[in-house]
Amino acid sequence: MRIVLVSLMHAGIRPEDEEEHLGLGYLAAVARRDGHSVEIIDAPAHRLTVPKLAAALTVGGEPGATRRLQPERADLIGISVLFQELIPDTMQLVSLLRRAGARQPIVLGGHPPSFLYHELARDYEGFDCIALGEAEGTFADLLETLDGGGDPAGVPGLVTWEAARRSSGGPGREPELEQLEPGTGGSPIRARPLNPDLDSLPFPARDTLPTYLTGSSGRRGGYRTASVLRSRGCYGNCSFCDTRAFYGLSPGQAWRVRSAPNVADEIEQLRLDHQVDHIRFWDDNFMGPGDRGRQAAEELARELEARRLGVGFSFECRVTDVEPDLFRRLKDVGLTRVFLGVEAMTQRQLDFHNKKVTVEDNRRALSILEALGLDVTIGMIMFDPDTTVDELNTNLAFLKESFGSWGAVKTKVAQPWNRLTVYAGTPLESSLREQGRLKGSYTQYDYDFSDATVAGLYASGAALRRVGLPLRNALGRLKRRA
Ligand code: B12
Ligand code: SF4
Repeated sequence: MRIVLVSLMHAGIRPEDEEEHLGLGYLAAVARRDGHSVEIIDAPAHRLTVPKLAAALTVGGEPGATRRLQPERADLIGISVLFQELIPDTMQLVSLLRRAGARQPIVLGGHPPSFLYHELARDYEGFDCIALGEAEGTFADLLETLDGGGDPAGVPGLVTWEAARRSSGGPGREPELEQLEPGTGGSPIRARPLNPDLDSLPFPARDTLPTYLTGSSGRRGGYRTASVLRSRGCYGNCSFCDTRAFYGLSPGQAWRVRSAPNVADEIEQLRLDHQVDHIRFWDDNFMGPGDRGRQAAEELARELEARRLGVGFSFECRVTDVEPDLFRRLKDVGLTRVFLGVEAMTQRQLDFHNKKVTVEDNRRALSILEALGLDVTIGMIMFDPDTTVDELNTNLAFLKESFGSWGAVKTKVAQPWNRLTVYAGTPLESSLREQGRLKGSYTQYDYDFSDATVAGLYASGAALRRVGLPLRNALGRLKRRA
């Protein structure tokens, strides 16, 4: 079959922060392994807005660069919904494609549709099915089924629009959730177990890597950087995060890690084929649970040391994963930067996020990384529904103190004025709903702050950001053109 896989651009992401879409890379690799031909259309890489994307996807599209895409001749279109905020754009794309006469099956996948299939089928038309959760196996089966003229309705891990629409109760109605829970006996969705052996997957297709390597995201800090996924799943259960629920959609052990030789082979290939010298591990949490996690990290360190690839790397982990000996060892074999979800420096906030850590744990992790001379990026959630002015002051004082004391360490704070966002499938979504505090629709959940002063402070910061980000992007574009 001829397949087109599409990822959409997110207006909130700066071009220099865009990345390769590893999920589509995996799906493309699996499809090619099975003899299908695949084209990946990565809208962020080409800065394609939805109308341009739709034009590019249909014959008679815009002249010029986009005309080359012409996947009108494709037998199937797959669209990834990476972020919940992309749902309206995704549905606009589907609708434009259908209006332009596209008749191919359109399949959606990614975190948001895996949780929101009832709502999407109730509120929108035009797509044929949704792959739920981790989807390499589901996608391969779907292609085989369609190729053989079979009915996608029976493919494990897949829900068709008709089935989701039926059980959604129809337009304007609340879904009858119990009818369509994946994995439950007799449900119309047949559960697909998680792949227990990640080494069995082909390495992700790297079609878009050359484009990113010529842009700023692939050359961050002077390195030629590529993304690699070494493990899947996380033993944490932070209330704002959907990771546990996502892998929980399928039966099986959620945390899985590739063997060290398999990971090193991929890195070696990236080094040889693309002269990559830095790897961004995009694992949910690089450090797996307990001894197994530690052992896997040590095995990777041994493998990288033995191969002398000359490649640095960075990753994200929990503060309680930071240990002096292990992290020194990882630094010796190339670790340069650690992203830490610190989130807050008050216990009330850490408990609200169900981080299962203390303020002291945060401090301890940061001082270990500082002592080791590792660069750190801190994730902070300044605003949650119950944030107080005192908490804001404590967190701001912490940031000030951090920047003051870590002269030698390059500390960055990802989005310091960050407001907690509510995503489908998360414990936060359920608890705010139970408390009657969840507002807005699933395309953009919202809540009120309990403290009016905090609400005012956030609104002023957000207004500045609304002006600042487009301005920064425009200046960036001008700079790049110059
Ligand atoms: C890399 C990454 C990014 C990159 C995006 C680059 C990219 N193109 O991938 C960057 C750094 C830009 C980013 C930013 C953000 N991110 Co992010 N990010 C990730 C991360 C860590 C890895 C993505 C990845 O490579 N996954 C591995 C691949 C294999 O999985 P996958 O993409 O899900 O694809 C699989 C399935 O979903 C499915 N599938 C996916 N698409 C399709 C399509 C079809 C047709 C089919 C059949 C199947 C299918 O099959 C794939 C193979 O199994 C994920 C967490 C995660 N582990 O996925 C979070 C994640 C996607 N990010 C998330 C969030 C919240 C954000 C931010 C909003 C955070 C913030 N507050 O700033 C920002 C975005 C916007 C902003 N304002 O800046 C959430 C999204 C939640 C949601 N429901 O919307 C996630 C899920 C993390 C989490 N658990 O909370 N992120
Ligand atoms: S540690 Fe990270 S991946 Fe794990 S549950 Fe918390 S936010 Fe999600």
